Amino acid sequence: MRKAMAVLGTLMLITACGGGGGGGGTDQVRVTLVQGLAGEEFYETMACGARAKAQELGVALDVQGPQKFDPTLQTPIVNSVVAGKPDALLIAPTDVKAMIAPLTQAKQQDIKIILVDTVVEDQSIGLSRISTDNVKGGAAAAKALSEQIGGKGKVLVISTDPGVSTVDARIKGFEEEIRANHAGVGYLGVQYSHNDVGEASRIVNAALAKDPGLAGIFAANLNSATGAGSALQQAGKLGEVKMVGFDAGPAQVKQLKDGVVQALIAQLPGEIGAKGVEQAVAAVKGQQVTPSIPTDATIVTAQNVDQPEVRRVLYKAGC
Ligand code: T6T
Repeated sequence: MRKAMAVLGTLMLITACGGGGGGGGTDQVRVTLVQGLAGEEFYETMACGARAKAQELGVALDVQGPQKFDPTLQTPIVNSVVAGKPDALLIAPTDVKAMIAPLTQAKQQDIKIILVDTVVEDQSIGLSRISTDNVKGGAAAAKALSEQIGGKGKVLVISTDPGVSTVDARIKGFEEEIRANHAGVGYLGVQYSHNDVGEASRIVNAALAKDPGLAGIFAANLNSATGAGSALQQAGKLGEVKMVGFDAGPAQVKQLKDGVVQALIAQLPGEIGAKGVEQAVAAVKGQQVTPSIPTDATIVTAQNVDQPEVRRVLYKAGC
């Protein structure tokens, strides 16, 4: 896990832009990106990277996303996209099972599917799968948290929902690392926030009340971390209960600088978006497509957060 990296681009919610041909000549490749959650900094930064690459390659890119990280909201969006027959679809499926049916429809329409960030269980869906190595990321979070608590004490994990491939992989990496190399750390298991900031706060408040000896928290994604952090802040547990959070949105970076959280695992959503457009164009043009592309991540701490190469990986709400 490199200490520092650099990638990023720009973004819009639902727009279309084209390069070269201006106005979408017939041979212009048309791509739609369906985010996991519209307006959330991870996916907005991803859309930035995709848009910059689309501009470079003269691709007409349309970006859409549900208002909640929820397959029942993402499915109708996919269905309407499929009806519009783009050449390719970049998507972060919000559930490993529930999104198989709508994506199978897209595949049957010969729309080239590229999975960005999350995946579905059906391995035949997705010509390319581009994502952070989340098991590795979860293990890195375990090492960082164990270091923060001196290798002893009870730790809790907060995730979004079971069935989200990325956070499930982070939990797997975290648990395996704790079990294998941190005998002094007591594992209290995982609780689910349903990607709701308020729910994450409620979970932490209940955990603190139930177990004043709680030493550490691993929050497996942006909203879980933001909620867990504000609960620690309100409970006056700054630095007393250590926390490591996945992602690096503006709220999390502020919590890092305020000493609420001790380390963040920043992904490269911009790079995932850019590589997604590249793979989509290759697929549409019948060129070589790379089935699996793992992207890197950076451990961000109060010590390195202002270093230029780290600042570049912090997520943005807009471009
Ligand atoms: O952690 C990211 C993303 O990788 C995950 O799949 C869902 O949650 C985020 O979008 C952050 O909220």
